[in-house]
Amino acid sequence: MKTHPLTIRSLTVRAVAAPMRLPLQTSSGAISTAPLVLIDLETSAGITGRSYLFAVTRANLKPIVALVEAMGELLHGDPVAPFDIEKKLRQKYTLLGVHNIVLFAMSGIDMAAWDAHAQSLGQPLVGVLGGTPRPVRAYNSKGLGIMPRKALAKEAKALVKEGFSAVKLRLGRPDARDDIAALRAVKDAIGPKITLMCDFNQALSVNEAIRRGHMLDDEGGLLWIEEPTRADDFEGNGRIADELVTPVQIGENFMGPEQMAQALAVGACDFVMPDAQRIGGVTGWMRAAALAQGAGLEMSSHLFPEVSCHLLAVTPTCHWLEYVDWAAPILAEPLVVKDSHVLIPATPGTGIRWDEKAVKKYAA
Ligand code: SMN
Ligand code: MG
Repeated sequence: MKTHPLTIRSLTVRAVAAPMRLPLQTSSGAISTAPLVLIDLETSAGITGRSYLFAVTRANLKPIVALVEAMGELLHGDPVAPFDIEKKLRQKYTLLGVHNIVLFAMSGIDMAAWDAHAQSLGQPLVGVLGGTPRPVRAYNSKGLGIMPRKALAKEAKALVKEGFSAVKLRLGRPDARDDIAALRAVKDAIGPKITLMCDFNQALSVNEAIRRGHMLDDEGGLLWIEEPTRADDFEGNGRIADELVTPVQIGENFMGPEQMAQALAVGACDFVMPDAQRIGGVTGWMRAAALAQGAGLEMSSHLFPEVSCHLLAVTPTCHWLEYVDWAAPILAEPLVVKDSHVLIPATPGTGIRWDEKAVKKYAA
């Protein structure tokens, strides 16, 4: 059989600053607009694969755009074969280091390539990965930043009212007692039936995390304590996890499946939650899912709900999808949530398509 592989014609990379309905104050900084890098991977067959990256701050947009463009130039004419693309880029970037924004750019290209590949087969991404579109359990991760108790209680109620059975509270105030007061305010507002997670965004030392973790254990009712200490201190996270009753969740900062394997090898955590743009896109996620399966650890996603829903549906230890609507303002068809589950779109590919008018409006 003669095959005509889909090949990469060009990559178009654009930056937007999308408005956020609920700004987010974490212990490591505030986010009030979503700085996104939009990737269009044009192929020989006229199919365009799309993905986006989250640049965290506006100032990071320019260097990430430049890096994705530079990588794109290395790929002109190559087949749309994510494994081959990964191999080539890892080799080309070995001496610079496949970490951080190098990995972001690679992950973005990987997600766009998988989108094009799935579109060429006329199937949703989940189908190409061997699964079927199904509702994926999600928590509402918008808002609930570091803010006053009254506002927290009001916001928590509103977030549940959007149709969710779980929400996540950011912690890491200078005084532990203020965190406990915030936790109580949110628990009172949402009641015992709503699942609650918390996230320290790496704010604490290992010793302080153990001290505060015991306080949270005593309060009870938390599904997990996320990133209590420096994300890459796997041994320290492991000490915290050993000490506490409440499970410790890390993973949004795993730089590729290799780092996740290192974390699991030292028992760094109870749960894992890789981030599609740091773990290596769809390709990296599938490897990470096998690691979680081997370790018997529940796996959730971090941001990127549009791609993560497809991925979690084929993750053996699938736990919770982190739902945010940060890309929704620039998407032609934002994700649909029903009864605290994200519905995987049945359209070919990931379902990411731009609202071009909005992309122009929010160009950055
Ligand atoms: C988070 C990380 C990065 C940007 C926004 C929010 C947070 C989360 O750690 O897990 O949602
Ligand atoms: Mg987090």
